[in-house]
Amino acid sequence: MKIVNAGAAPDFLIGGSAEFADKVEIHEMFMEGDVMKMRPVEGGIEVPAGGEVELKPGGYHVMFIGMKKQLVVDTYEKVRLVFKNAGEVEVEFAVEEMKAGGMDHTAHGQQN
Ligand SMILES: [Cu+2]
Repeated sequence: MKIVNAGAAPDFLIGGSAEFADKVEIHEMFMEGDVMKMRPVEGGIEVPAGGEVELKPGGYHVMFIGMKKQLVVDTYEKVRLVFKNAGEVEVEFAVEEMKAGGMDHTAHGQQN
């Protein structure tokens, strides 16, 4: 997933919401010893003015917590992303099969 900022000021992806999950968090991956872990990004992901940021496997991702339903592969789900300056932006996510390992993703969900 790529986020482009056409504006003259930097913006920050700070959160989101979705009907199919209790919570949406912006996460980053990091290594602790040999173990890959994830944590919420403090202050959000910066999208530079006139620039872009890419959410990709092993880096930043959107995390859905407390899934309320099973998502169906090859369908689309609406998600509202919240930016510090731009406010709420509604986007459509394509639901894809998660690859082996479970960490190769730009968005994923977790049951509570
Ligand atoms: Cu995560």
